[in-house]
Amino acid sequence: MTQHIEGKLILNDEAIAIVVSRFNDLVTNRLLDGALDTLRRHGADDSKITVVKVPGAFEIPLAAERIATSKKFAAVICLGAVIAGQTTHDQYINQQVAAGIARASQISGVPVLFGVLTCQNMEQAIDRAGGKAGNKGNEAALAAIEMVNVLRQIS
Ligand code: INI
Repeated sequence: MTQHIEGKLILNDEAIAIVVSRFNDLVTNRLLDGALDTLRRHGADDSKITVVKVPGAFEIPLAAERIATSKKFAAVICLGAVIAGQTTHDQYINQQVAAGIARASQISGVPVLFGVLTCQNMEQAIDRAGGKAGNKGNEAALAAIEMVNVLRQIS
């Protein structure tokens, strides 16, 4: 018989870290609210959630890697908002952030979730931080919970 493994969307006593950047905090605070709401509604106690603030999205990977390799947390949720300006600055940040978050996950073996918005303008970002296109913070938190439970079953 085929065996299917799926992660339940429930947290028990796992410690979860959230790394959130302060740049564009109008947006990132909403992502944080979304992530916290999802964690709480899926069983997390506030005492098990640690929020780490960093200056900008570019600083997220280093903090995430340090936290993930500490092995004190079952998952690390990364939240940020990179919004394009008149130069290509945002592209350099986006590439490094995405690659750095993936690397943090792979070298630590801990789920490190990519909840970083990469938008053309502020309107797109607001839409994705609790507006008409949902909330990436909620999505990243949900993915974290699912991965924690999948990894428990396959390890
Ligand atoms: N950081 C962001 O999180 N979002 C942005 O849109 C952004 N832009 O556009 O410049 C941004 N820049 C700061 C960067 O992340 C670093 O904090 C800074 O370069 C210092 O290393």
